[in-house]
Amino acid sequence: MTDIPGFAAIAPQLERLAIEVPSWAYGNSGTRFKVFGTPGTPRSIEEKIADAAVVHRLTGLAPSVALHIPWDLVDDYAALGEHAASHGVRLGTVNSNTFQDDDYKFGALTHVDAKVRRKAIDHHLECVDVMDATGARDLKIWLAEGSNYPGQADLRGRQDRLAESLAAIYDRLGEEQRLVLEYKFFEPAFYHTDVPDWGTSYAQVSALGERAMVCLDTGHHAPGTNIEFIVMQLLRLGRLGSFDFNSRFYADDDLIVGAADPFQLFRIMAEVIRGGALDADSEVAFMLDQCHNVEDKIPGQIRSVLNVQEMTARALLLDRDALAAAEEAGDVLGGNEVFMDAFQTDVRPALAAWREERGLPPHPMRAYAESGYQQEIEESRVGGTQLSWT
Ligand code: PSV
Ligand code: MN
Ligand code: MN
Repeated sequence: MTDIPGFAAIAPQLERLAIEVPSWAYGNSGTRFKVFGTPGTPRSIEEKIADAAVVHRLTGLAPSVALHIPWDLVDDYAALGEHAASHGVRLGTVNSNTFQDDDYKFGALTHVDAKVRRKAIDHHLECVDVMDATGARDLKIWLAEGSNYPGQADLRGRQDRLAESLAAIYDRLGEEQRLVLEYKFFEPAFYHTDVPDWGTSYAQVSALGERAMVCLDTGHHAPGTNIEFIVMQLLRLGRLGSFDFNSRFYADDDLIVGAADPFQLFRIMAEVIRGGALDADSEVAFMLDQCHNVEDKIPGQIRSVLNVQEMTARALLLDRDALAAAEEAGDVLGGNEVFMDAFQTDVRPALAAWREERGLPPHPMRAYAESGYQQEIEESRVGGTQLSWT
């Protein structure tokens, strides 16, 4: 299959890699300056799912689609699930949304007013209803809550109210369902954020129970943060629930994962593997959380899942015995060389062969360009309202 030593041995773990794609990646997006409309953009959640299914068909890597409520609100989730199944994918994580309602200007789950907190909790309970209907396992909560000025809010009071609100949501979960709490160090609030870091998320979810976990979004850290250390620690503590993959140059850029810093993605995947998150019994979910502002969305998603697969393959090739021997011997540069050798391995030809053996196109980006799908949606999706990320 390949002349890369050890490649055949990594096949079982490579086989297990599955990356959930977000429904919102298929809608139009942009910045606060402009959202660009693109020909062929979906006008319904059904069309988003059809597009997501193309990513899976060409890569074998993206079997599920995350929903965002209320953006993806429909009357009949069972029917939506059937629609997904007919396209060869399934519905995945349900993401709540408490960041687009005037009532939440000063917070939702942390708000000083119990009526606003109740409304925000009820929204999450409705998300759990959706999960019941679709069979989704995870409720993912990202909160846009915080303050802009010192003195604006009592930090401690908000943290206590957050704990209470999360407990009310957690209580509603079924036995097979999980709550996954995402952290982000800033934005839209700039002075303080109520769940700014993995430590806060960990403290909050630990107080809830075993089915509450942390979501690590790779774009939600200060520049220079050692993200793979956080991955290691959360896996060690048994609380890493899921990843939101994307890449960033400056802030929460939501660019294609592995585009800005492939080496960082490699280092993260090395800790994922070291911590057992690709083992058969792993419950860690891998997701994309991206927006394609100026590039075509479907190939943007294809490129993303391929980037994750490539860095996973390289990380699986890491010679851990050689690393351990170098560490044992105090051979600093020897260990680094072993690490860099794996990172520098070009696995693309081997992965192309691996895909062919599984009946997939060897070059999914090329296969998409040649499939005619882009032209087809550009011609057929005229009229109606294109969906956008908000
Ligand atoms: C906002 O920062 C955000 O990108 C979070 O990462 C969420 O996961 C996502 O939006 C969807 O709610
Ligand atoms: Mn995210
Ligand atoms: Mn984000």
